[in-house]
Amino acid sequence: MGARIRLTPVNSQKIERTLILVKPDGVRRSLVGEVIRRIESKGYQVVGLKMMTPTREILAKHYAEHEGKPFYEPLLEFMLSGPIVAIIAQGNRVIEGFRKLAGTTDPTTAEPGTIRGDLARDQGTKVVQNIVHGSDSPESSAREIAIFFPELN
Ligand code: DAT
Ligand code: MG
Repeated sequence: MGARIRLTPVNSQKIERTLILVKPDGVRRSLVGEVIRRIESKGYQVVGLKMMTPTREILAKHYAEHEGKPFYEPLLEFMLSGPIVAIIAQGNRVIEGFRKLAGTTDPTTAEPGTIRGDLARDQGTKVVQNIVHGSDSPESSAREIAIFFPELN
């Protein structure tokens, strides 16, 4: 169970929440703390946190936009390969800000200084293994938080 925290701020219009996942490669490599350190060092607040083993059903919902793509099945298999850590981070423009912290999808070319650029590389697998997921829009964030933290609804 994630901790229940009051999420509605009173003093800002731009405050957002984003869903971050530390994927199985990040958990296996003991990078959970490193990811959280980068989120918090940037100044975002962690307002939800849990380790979980997601079901195929949860992952199919989360990655629905990728159904039918060549990497879809390998992506689900990879995400089912071990526990993940689901995080809700909060702050002004956190959705865009965390995507910048994460770096681009391909870890080979992700900028050094980013999570993916510093901590991941091409492993020669069918699906890119890149340590973290971050929501890409306010709509995705709301949808994804509801999938991984249904208890907050
Ligand atoms: P992101 O995680 O940067 O938002 P995405 O949503 O396009 O990227 O894809 C989800 C994940 O699927 C991504 O983190 C890694 C994997 N992936 C994406 N495109 C891929 C490709 N062309 N080949 C292999 N894996 C890919
Ligand atoms: Mg994406």
